[in-house]
Amino acid sequence: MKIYFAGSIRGGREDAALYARLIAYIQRTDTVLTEHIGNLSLSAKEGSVPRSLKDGANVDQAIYEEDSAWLREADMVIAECTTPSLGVGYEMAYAERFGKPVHIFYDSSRTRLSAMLTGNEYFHIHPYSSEEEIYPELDKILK
Ligand code: 6K6
Repeated sequence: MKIYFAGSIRGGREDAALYARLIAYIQRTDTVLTEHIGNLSLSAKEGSVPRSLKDGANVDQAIYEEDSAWLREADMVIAECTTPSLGVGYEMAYAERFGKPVHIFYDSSRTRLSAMLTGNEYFHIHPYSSEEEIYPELDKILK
C-alpha cells in the first residue's frame, strides 16, 4: 500500500524521532510517500526546502500541491497527532473528502485530541500511553 504519513512540522518537531521510527516500521512492508516527515534535520522553522524546488519558486505553494497530490494518490493515511498541527488537521479533512481511510495515533497522557477528530466517526482513533502499543496496532492496520 501507499501510505501518507502525517506529522507536525511547523506545529513543532518534539516528536520527530517518533515519526522517524514509525515511518521506518511502516516501510518494512509498505511504501511511505512522505518519508521527509521523520527527517530529524528539518526544524519547525523549516531551514531546508525540498531539492526538487527551483530557486524563486513559491515554496509553500509547491509543498501544498505536492502533498495534496500524494494524499489523493495514497491508499491510507496514518497520522501521529500528539503535537498539534494545523497542517495535519487540514490533511485529515482533505483525506476524508477523498474517501481515504485515516488512522490517527496520539499519546493520551500528553494531549487531548481535538473534538473535531475524536467526534468524527469517519476517523479511526488510536490513543496510546506508550510507544510500544503503537506497533501491534500498525500490524493490524497494514495487514
Ligand atoms: C523540507 C524538507 C522536508 O520538508 C520540507 C518543507 N516542508 C514541508 N514539506 C512537506 N510537507 C509539509 C511541509 N510542511 C508541512 N507539510 C505537511 O503538513 C506534511 O505533510 C505534514 O503532515 C503537515 C505538517 O503541517 P504543519 O502545519 O505542522 O507544518
